[in-house]
Amino acid sequence: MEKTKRFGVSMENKLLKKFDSFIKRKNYPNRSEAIRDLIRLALVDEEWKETDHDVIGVLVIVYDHDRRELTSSMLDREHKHTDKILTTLHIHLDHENCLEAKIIKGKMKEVQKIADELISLKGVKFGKLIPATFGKGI
Ligand code: NI
Repeated sequence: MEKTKRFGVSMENKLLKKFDSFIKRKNYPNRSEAIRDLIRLALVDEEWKETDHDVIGVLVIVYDHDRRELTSSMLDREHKHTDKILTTLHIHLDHENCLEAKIIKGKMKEVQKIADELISLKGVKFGKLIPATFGKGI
């Protein structure tokens, strides 16, 4: 296990109270674990903005599967990116709605473009690209 270092953090009392109540709501065992996660989130966020390397993300979409033209245009678009869409998880939510989670890997702009192309299709009720990380260095 990597050696850990301690450091002191100063902040206004009001902000600390809000942070402590956040920690309680999120069920963190202590401030250190919460701070580590927040720092990791910031680093992943930066990784997505400033890298020329590949990024990895999860696109979550909810759509109306009764719209036949939607499923066919979605498949058309996906087949153009077989090298970048690594896998898709599909669940049938009810008689009309489906939820899919797609893992997309590639250059940040390409991943964002694929996500935007799919989210903007008519009949997609919800779409969100969640930036993930390869986990190196965090
Ligand atoms: Ni379905």
